[in-house]
Amino acid sequence: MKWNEVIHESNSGLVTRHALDWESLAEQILHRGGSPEAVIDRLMELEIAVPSWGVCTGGTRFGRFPGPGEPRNVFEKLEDVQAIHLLTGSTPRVSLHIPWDRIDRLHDLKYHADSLGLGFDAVNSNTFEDQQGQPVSYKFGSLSHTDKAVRDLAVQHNIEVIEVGKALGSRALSIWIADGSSYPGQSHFRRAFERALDSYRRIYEALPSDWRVFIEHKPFEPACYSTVVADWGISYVIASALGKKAACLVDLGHTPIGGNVEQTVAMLIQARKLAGFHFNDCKYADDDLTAGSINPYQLFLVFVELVLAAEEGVPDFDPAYLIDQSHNVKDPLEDLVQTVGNLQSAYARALLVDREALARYQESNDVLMAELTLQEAFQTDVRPLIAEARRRKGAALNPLAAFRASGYRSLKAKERPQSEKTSGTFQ
Ligand code: PSV
Ligand code: MN
Repeated sequence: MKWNEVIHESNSGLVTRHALDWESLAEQILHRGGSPEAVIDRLMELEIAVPSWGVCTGGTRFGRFPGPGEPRNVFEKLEDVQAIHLLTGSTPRVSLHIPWDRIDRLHDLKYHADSLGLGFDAVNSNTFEDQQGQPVSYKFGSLSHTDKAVRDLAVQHNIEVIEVGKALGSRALSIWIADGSSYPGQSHFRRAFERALDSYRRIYEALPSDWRVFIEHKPFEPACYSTVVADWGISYVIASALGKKAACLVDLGHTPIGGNVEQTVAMLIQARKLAGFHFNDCKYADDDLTAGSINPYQLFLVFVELVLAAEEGVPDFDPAYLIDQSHNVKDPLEDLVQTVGNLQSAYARALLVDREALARYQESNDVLMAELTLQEAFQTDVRPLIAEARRRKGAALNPLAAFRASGYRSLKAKERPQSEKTSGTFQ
């Protein structure tokens, strides 16, 4: 696929209208005392990692409905990530999940990624499923299991994932464990926690000096009553006990409904323990829907915290931005392109907040004006700004239109007959 031609062709029909829209928005921003160029610069720096599992159709526990042309292996997954990157200009790295993406030919994979202009973000371990031929089972936990043999296996798996990441140029390990209990009495909370912490410590010791480890929390699922790393408090205790290279990853679907995610983010920033994000959105539980599709205001408020922290120069503030979604009913590539746009939109709006005015209103307890200051930014139509940032990067003014016009999906449907089981997805 000649993406540069596709993008050029698509942009040529849109550029005149875009120039007018961008001029008008830039004027509006200037009028409000902002700097359109400063916002564009920051927006162009935004980089979001695509999960390898996200380019395939996900699934629910009731089934999975894959579409035509989906990648059948990690090499093809990378081709799809490249498509998203060229269209949006903002996804230069992929986040692998081992063993879903396990292969022997790591050098070939690195070479393939290099040739596509892609790098590797955090590598994810998986001790929430048993692998074929595994000597002991994760059914009752992994890093916190009562049986040392299971804990050893899970620790060893994480160390193997670090090795994979090292060969590919990753710089972070992301750990989510499904350990927990489904019934009161099943588990001794404190002992399970101690065993998990000990396992995390052993993994931490194997971490290269320039790596980070992301501790992901989740309150439920698959465990229905308790999980060992249930919330950001527990995740914080672990990250603090481990040391400087450990921090807490916030998956936006892993806060109980009604929880204040943006405040959690602010507190982790304050504690110098925000590792980054798994972006998605949810209505009822950990739904893994398109980021910003259900609650765009919350996503904006999260980005406001990030913008404030960057502007205030909080030390060690370097959050990783990763997507973690399950695409069940939309084309996964279209969904990811849309997601990137939604994240850019939330970020652009956060950058438009008049921070001086906000601080003034907060100090003087002018509640109404403080809130309106946020809303003025949130209600701005930032689409021309995002389009302009993309145009300057040689990406598509309208990436979804360009994708649909490209015929990529039908081309891949021919090239990738789905005769074998597609890897890297929930089955
Ligand atoms: C668990 O729900 C989770 O959020 C973890 O990040 C896993 O690695 C990922 O989903 C798998 O999709
Ligand atoms: Mn996640």
